[in-house]
Amino acid sequence: MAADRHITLIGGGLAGALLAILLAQRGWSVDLFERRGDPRIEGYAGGRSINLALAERGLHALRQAGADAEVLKQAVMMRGRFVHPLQGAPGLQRYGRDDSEVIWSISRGELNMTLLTLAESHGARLHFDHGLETVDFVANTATFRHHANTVTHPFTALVGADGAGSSLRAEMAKVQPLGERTDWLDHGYKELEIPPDVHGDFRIEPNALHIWPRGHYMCIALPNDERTFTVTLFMPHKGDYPSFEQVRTGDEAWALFQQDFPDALPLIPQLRQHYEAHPVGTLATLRLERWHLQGRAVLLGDAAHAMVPFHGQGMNCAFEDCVALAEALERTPSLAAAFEAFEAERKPNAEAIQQMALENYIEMRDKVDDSAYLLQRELELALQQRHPGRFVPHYAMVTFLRIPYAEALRRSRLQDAILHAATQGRHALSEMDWPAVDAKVLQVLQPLAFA
Ligand code: FAD
Ligand code: 8R5
Repeated sequence: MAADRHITLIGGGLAGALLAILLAQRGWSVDLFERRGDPRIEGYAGGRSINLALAERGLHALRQAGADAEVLKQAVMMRGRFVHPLQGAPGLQRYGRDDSEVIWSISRGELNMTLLTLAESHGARLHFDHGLETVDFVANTATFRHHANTVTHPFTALVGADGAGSSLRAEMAKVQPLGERTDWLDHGYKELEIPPDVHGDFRIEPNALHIWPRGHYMCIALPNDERTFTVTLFMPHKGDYPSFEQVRTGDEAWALFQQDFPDALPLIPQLRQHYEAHPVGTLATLRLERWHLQGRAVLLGDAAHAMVPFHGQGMNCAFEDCVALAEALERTPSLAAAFEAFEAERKPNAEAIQQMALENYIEMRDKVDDSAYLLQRELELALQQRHPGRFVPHYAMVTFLRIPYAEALRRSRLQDAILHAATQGRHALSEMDWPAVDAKVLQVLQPLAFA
């Protein structure tokens, strides 16, 4: 291992802060450079309460860092999807078998601050207001914008946790092309808010992730612990109504909600103002052929593999990356070998969750209120009971287990074929040909190594 066990992290967002803890705990000397100011002093950039869904992969990484209890203190449990069809009764579809299989809505700002404080307490040196500008990979120095100045720091190796727009990635690409490709989604998003009711309580079921599926577009809402919900409208940028091109003003947004989300409209009193004030967010999948430059620099999290949000796994995957990199650095004799091993382990898994995230958009916006789909979900649960440890529902493999994403994707494809064939032309579980379905499961699926 590099004699001095010193490492320089670029970016003090979610992955950078967690990695700083994991490495400092293992005795590494850590310097972390973050472009923004210290959120614990200046308030979290953005100001609005933005929440994230935390699942088992992310929670497991937080346990490794000793941060899980603190983070869960302020989390809101989400037991399932609460689906609001345009016609018909809204209702909860559980994600798992019971309250041990749930996801958690947490505040990005609180999470980030908790992790930064813990990193500092383990001895990591945090340098705020330091935005990476250029890297000299011959002299091993990096320059940063620090207020009006440019400052230079020497480094042993750099880790890029500087997000989807990574500056380190751009500097690495000047030395060796990384084979970078960005696939922009032709849909974007807008954030809105459901405030508390007059008694200060949640206005709708708090312990759920709400979905208003509308075929080609949708709204979702995640609870915040201050009893608000962050609502996100996803729809195409351009083209047929509704699209962001066609729904520009607050009044047009109001008309869209009146027509397509009538039960949500009265919950969002500032719809007009927020629709006009908040920007349209863009969504993309970023793929690189290489994540590292010899033993000098490596990328992780969004900087290496930004993904669309529809499986709620961007942070969870970034946190899994941090644990994998910390472990590779412990067991491998050189930085170059550690970066190589990290990339070999994580790249196929990042590609798998990127693919599954794209597919989950169709599921959320179009399938969750469809009867053929619901029958397949029912069958998944029945097969899980009939074949424990062998047939595990897709959502559970991604969200409640830590099997590699690539393995989850491979097994989901096999399971989907079984589910599709078994439900063709049938309308209820009572019509299943159980001996045939069971035989297929035993033939196609091996038991999971751990389930
Ligand atoms: P970031 O958290 O983006 O951190 C990057 C950091 O680097 C930032 O602090 C930035 O200021 C800093 N930085 C940038 N450039 C420089 C520079 N030049 N020099 C120094 N510092 C720099 N994921 C989930 O798992 N579940 C969810 O429910 C979920 N919801 C999301 C909701 C929204 C609105 C968005 C936008 C994303 C969501 N994600 C979710 C994805 C998740 O936020 C990201 O995958 C995750 O934050 C990636 O962590 P990161 O550390 O790689 O990047
Ligand atoms: N990210 C999420 C899921 C899966 C829910 C399910 C989906 C907003 C920009 Cl779109 C989305 C999920 O399959 O029932 N879990 O967590 C988070 C999601 O979106 C986040 C809040 C988001 C980027 C805007």
